[in-house]
Amino acid sequence: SEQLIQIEQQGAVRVMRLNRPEALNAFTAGMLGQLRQALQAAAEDGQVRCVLITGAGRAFSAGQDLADPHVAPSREPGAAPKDIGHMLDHYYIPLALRLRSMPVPVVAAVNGVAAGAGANLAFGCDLVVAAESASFIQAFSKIGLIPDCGGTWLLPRLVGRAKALELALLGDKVKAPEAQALGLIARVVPDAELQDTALALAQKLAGMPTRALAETRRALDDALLVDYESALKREGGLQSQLGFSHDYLEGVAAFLDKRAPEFKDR
Ligand code: T3D
Repeated sequence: SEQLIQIEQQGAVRVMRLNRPEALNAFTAGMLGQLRQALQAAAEDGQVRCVLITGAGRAFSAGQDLADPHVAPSREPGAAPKDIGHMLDHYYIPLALRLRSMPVPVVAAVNGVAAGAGANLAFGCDLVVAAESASFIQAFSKIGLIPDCGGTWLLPRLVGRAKALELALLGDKVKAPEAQALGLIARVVPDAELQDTALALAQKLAGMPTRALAETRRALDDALLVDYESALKREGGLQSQLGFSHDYLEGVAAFLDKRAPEFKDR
């Protein structure tokens, strides 16, 4: 079947390239299914220690393919409206959950425009690096929808309520440097350096204590939901578990021996 997600292994990094460049990598049901499968396979493969998601061609992703017969409202007079909630239940929600609970860090290399679910998929990754010419658009309000694929949760946490509402209500294009200044994304690099920088970052993460990185993401996300004392206690519980891990023993031993550590937990 068609490779709507192109997959390659670079050392311990699993690279996933959104691959419908002729449609700005707009998501079809098939493509969302392939992306979730690719993430699932990476989660289950002990050789994978970081995932890198990027786009083929000039866009990262234009979001939901609005011409996809699964969602496109029929223009026939009298035709029953479609329930696009099915698309969320069966594709976007499982995908967003899979992404957020990966046992390895996930880097997004945003090579061009990221709109709608394309933008929020990127914001759901752990480290977002964008090309200088890339841009982000909460396109939803322009077509009568609300931000999905985690947008309502992610945006206020990333930029605060005032800016989240500005982005979501107006749906204007935000260029990468401004997205970085707002705190939507971590880094911006010159276009020509994007792929190399993102891969180097992914390789660096892949060499780090994977289990601790995944727990760090989880602890940060969970801490947003609880009070300070609970967060402190959760840190204690997680730290206690990690204290028994190979990687902790290895990290400390390598430090004391003045050598490079070899991490292997996942
Ligand atoms: O519906 C549900 O299931 C609910 C889930 C919703 C999740 C969502 O993601 S909703 C948001 C969907 N996305 C959008 O509304 C974005 C629509 N696209 C745009 O606003 C612009 O295309 C871009 C800002 C992304 C890029 O602009 P630009 O000027 O660089 O390119 P363009 O000329 O507009 O687009 C190039 C082609 O891609 C064009 O086709 P053509 O004329 O060459 O045949 C355009 O129609 C097509 N395209 C772009 N985005 C989509 C698309 N085709 C289908 N679906 C798209 N989302």
